[in-house]
Amino acid sequence: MTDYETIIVDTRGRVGWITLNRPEALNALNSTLVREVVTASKEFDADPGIGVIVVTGSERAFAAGADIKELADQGYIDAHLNDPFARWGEFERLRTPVIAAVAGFALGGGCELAMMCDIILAADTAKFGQPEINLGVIPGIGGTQRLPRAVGKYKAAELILTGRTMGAEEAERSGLVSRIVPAADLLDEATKLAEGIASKSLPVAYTAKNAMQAAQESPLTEGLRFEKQAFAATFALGDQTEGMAAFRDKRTPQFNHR
Ligand code: CO8
Repeated sequence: MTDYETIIVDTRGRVGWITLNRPEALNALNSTLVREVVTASKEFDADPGIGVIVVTGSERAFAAGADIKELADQGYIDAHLNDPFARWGEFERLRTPVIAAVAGFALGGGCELAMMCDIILAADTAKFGQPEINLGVIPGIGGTQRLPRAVGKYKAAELILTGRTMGAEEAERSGLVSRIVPAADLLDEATKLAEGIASKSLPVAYTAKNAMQAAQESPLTEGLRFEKQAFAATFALGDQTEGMAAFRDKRTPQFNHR
């Protein structure tokens, strides 16, 4: 297993865990952390023994944004040529479902990283926001695109233009968060959620994730066409035969991820 400086990587059963670990900077996303998260998540993605990836932070912060100290001296051309976040594209293209388990601050790039995941599970202490406007910049890792899709144009505009932070309840009400749990239970709840998903057929989970990505990125008719093909493709899997046979036999399916 690769050695990491800014994250802790751990495998528990069929779940791959990535814990952001820069406590001195509230897990701010510097270039090393971005590179390490991308490397670790791609290693998990290439391993058929892993059915779900969980990304989490500390009790105090999921991540308080891009590392402002690293960005402060950049000029216009640097933001293009030395974009430390360019590799997030590889994270977005993971086949494996990814859960963000968020406690404390998920601000700026931290909120954007959570939004690149498939499910956001929030502790009651979670705080989400895009405060970049207070720094004289705008969100640069998807915030202006994903937040409106998640919470609607008007709420996103208020958050991005004021830079204010919203708590877990408001985030859940707005559709950003799938569920709120007590902070003390966050990791247990994330484990249960991840293990539940990892027990399903892996190729079917890949296909469902892929189809939902199409929903974000294409017009309805195109998305529906994609879904029809993807649905038909699941009938080529042994796991479809097993899932439907298990239903008929009134037993739990034993998926072998084929
Ligand atoms: N970057 C670097 N260091 C940080 C960051 C950050 N984003 N956030 C916190 N830290 C550091 C602090 O500097 C401090 O370090 P030190 O003790 O050495 O001064 C330590 O973490 C603890 O922070 P605080 O003392 O500030 O803790 P508080 O509890 O008082 O406040 C806050 C917590 C409210 C989270 C506060 O730290 C804060 O406002 N942080 C910045 C939040 C922010 O503005 N995030 C957006 C960053 S910009 C961004 O994400 C843009 C992404 C797009 C880039 C695209 C490029 C191509």
